[in-house]
Amino acid sequence: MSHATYDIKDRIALITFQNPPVNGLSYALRKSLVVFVDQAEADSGVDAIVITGSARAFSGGADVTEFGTPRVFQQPILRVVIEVLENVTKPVVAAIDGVCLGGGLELALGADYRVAAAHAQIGLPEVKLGLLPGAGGTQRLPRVAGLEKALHMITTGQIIKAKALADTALLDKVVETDVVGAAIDFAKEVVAQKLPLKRVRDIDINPEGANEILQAAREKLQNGKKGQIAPLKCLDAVQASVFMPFEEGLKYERELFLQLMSSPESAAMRHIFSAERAATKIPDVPADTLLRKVEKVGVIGAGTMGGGISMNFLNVGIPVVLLEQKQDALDRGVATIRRNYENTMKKGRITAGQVEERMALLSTTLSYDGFADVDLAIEAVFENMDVKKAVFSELDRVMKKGAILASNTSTLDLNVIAGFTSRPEDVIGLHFFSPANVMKLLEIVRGDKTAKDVLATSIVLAKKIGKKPVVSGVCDGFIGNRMLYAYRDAADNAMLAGASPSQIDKALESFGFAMGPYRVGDLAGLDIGWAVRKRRAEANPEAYVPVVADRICEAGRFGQKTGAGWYKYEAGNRTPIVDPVVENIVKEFRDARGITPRVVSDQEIVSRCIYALVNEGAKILEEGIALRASDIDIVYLNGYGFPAHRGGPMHYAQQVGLFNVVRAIKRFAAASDAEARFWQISPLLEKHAESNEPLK
Ligand code: T1G
Repeated sequence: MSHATYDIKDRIALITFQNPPVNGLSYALRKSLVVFVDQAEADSGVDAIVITGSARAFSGGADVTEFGTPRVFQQPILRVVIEVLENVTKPVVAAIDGVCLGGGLELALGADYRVAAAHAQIGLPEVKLGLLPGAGGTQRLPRVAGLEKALHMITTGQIIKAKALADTALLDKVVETDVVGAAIDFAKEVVAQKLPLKRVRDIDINPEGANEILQAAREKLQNGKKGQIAPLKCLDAVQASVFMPFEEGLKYERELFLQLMSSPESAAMRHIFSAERAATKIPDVPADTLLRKVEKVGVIGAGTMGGGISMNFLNVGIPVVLLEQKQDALDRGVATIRRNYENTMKKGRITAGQVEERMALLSTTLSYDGFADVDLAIEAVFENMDVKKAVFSELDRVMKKGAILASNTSTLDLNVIAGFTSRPEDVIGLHFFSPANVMKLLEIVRGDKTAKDVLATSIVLAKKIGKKPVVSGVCDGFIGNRMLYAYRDAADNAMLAGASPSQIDKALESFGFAMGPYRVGDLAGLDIGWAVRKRRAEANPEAYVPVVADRICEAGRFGQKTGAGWYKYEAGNRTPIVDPVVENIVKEFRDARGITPRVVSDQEIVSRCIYALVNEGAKILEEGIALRASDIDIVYLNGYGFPAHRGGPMHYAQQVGLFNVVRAIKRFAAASDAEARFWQISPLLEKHAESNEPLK
């Protein structure tokens, strides 16, 4: 049962929250806090009260595990707890260390004074859950941090170090160590000097200039992320803090909060929050598994992927040794890494000193012997099994016992690769997405023999380098690319039925994708997929099914890189222009198959493409390639641009209703034999559509 503890030191009551891991403001904690505050107020031996959490967290905010349960509205709700603090007749001082976020900060704003550790992390990140601060944060924060800073913090959810807020009325004192001791001394001073109780709600906001600030913020948000309604509601609530009396503003904030709490967008974003964390939990790998040491990383291949992969480790202070076969390739690779850092520096995101620090951690070698002391090797070489065999045989020869051997392969069988070594238990797949130093997704491919501690180490390392790890079993395309093939085929089916590439792109971009599949193809280069299809056709001629993309490539149209692909492009301009040449290629392709084009609605396009993702995702789940449906969402959100406010393909299907999804698929499948062959419904999906049980 989560609660708080109560001590008295030198006539100061110290109430400490005890709800690990981050003192989520659970019902039990909220109730304990009120009981102890009442106890302290009634105790004549107490002059003041200090409330605090732990070194890791003052509080991470409302207890997210209570969302969707009656407890979140069980009295005393957070708003009531804060008012209790405000009405106590003795000074209340909040001692803030670790994270002080969301409802945690709102709680601290109910105290009279706030003392924080310099490194404490302060913010109102509710907007990232599709919510807004619902316990007075939108009304109190502007009163102490100023309208502009509060507006930025609330509409972006940005977390700021306490020392950067030291000069605002939000914090009365910022200390380097022992924040609780400092807060107790501060409380004693307040008592000794008979300082007044200082309620944030009583501070007035000067409306002068507010309209300009609010209008500018509104215009910026209106051009912001599609589909996300919370940022504008946050702004509406903050606007109320300027022009409404406090109590009215509080009531308005509450109305907006309840609207967001019941919105599909917030449900989707809260789903993502818990799904990201669930993905790091592997049922047969204990959370306390002893991890392998990874203090030095070797990367084979200094191309785009190898360079990007290296940067992830350099960014967090882990030395990298980069291996190539030729010095000029190494020099090019190192120069590209430096150029990337210098570009980031020009954007003000890192300093020149950090560029040099990171580059100093990078060394190079032309020989595998340079990998004798690395703890983890990651190969990012050409996607060819013979090349992988040569690489892994060498790694097996030179690397020390206990080191981890990883492949960045995106299409080859990891179990076969592991078989090239005498230590398959030390082999794992680390599938980065290009650009590897930017994309958040990391598919961690678990081989049949991959050791549990290698898997656990890879997950922790992934989080350390800022990735969103998802564990995948071994199959063609793992989780993401396998679903991508289905998505693209569904788009092609819609095109053969009568839709144009640009209509399909626009329909999916209206759904929320940053780019539709044909624009993505032109950006990435159509020749890459063409080479894979030709390789597969050679290996398995009877399985080859011609696609329109082949005809596009045969015309030398590889996308932006050749000035034309599915669209045409003017020199130096990436704006896609509909090209009659493509329309003609599509027409010829339909004619050769006796297809008479029909009108295909945008809704049908979206349903076809998204349900193809869902159906393939269900098969991936059924085969045990993915551990849970929410893992599939994390893959597609972080690697393929699925819109966050939709929660991921599997969550979206749940919101549409699996019965409706399966019914639509059946209608697509009934259209022709080719459609029936494409739409082979996952038995698991069909079963859950029948039972209406969510896919887990
Ligand atoms: N409640 C309960 N558990 C939480 C939690 C929370 N608020 N935040 C994190 N956890 C759990 C998390 O699930 C994981 O559990 C463990 O803590 C470590 O988290 C009324 C309505 C705090 C910066 O949005 O941003 O207040 O997996 O892996 O990288 O206005 O978690 O170990 O079982 O992320 O060190 C607003 C959300 C809520 C903050 C820590 N608060 N949390 O990051 O560890 S809404 C937030 C975070 C609200 C009020 C509104 C991060 C973190 P497990 P972690 P981390």
